[in-house]
Amino acid sequence: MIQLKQFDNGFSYLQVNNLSCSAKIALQGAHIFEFRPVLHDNLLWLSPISEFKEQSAIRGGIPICWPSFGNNNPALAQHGFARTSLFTLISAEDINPNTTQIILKLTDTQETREIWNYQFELEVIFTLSETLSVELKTTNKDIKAFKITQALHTYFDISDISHVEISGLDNKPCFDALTQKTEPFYGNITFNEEFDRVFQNLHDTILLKENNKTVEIKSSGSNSAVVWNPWIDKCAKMSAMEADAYKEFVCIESANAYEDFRVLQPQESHSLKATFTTL
Ligand code: TA6
Repeated sequence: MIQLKQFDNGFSYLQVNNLSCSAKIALQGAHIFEFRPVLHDNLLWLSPISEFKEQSAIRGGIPICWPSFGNNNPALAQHGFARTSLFTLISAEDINPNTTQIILKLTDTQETREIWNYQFELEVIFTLSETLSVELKTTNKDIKAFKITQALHTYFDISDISHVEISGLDNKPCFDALTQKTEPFYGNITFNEEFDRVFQNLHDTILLKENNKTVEIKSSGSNSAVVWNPWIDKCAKMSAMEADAYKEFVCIESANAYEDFRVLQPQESHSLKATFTTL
């Protein structure tokens, strides 16, 4: 079942319920902010004090960073404009009793051309079943080439950051946004301080483990991933985050970031896709 719903302030989202999962996807930002597989734990963290309002990014779920990740394009706002733009619903379909597909689209407007002067189409394709898959398909509709960086800035719901271990990033070149240095990273990732790094040359599955739970993250069209936890001091300064929120989430972001940027020629498309499976 797929329903178009609104909060009291008119902010619209899709509510999906099928035999395998339930989900909520905002039309602003094509932003999935809840995904609950029937047989497993809730996948995505959502800040209990996040606001749902126009022009403001939801804190949690999967913000879509596009057409620029972080400050990769200094002319644009941090993480680009897609996450605060209103998408159009193209299709919403129960493919079978266990699987629903939702397609949302953003195209250029006078407003987007003023800050990023290109004609484009960005389709976001959600496939919702036992697993969640999200595809960002960018098409260049202009007569000139453009460059994008992007990320699925996924906030994973965890019980306690000190029990989390991330594998699949061993021996990869890694840019540390805190020290601004690039060096190889060795081993699995555990957390006891602020962590904000961009990993390159990725081809493998990433695993997020906490106690008995394992989430598998498979990406295509992407050779980079970002891992982020703000820890105590930064968390206290972040918008729409409670002081202890850093314990409850970790971001693992399938990306095309920094040197993994993509240049699209006129009429060319590129898809970045991530699939999240609780094992
Ligand atoms: O992806 C990590 C990061 O770029 C961090 O540096 C951090 O500030 C974060 O994203 C959240 O950014 P936001 O603009 O959503 O507050």
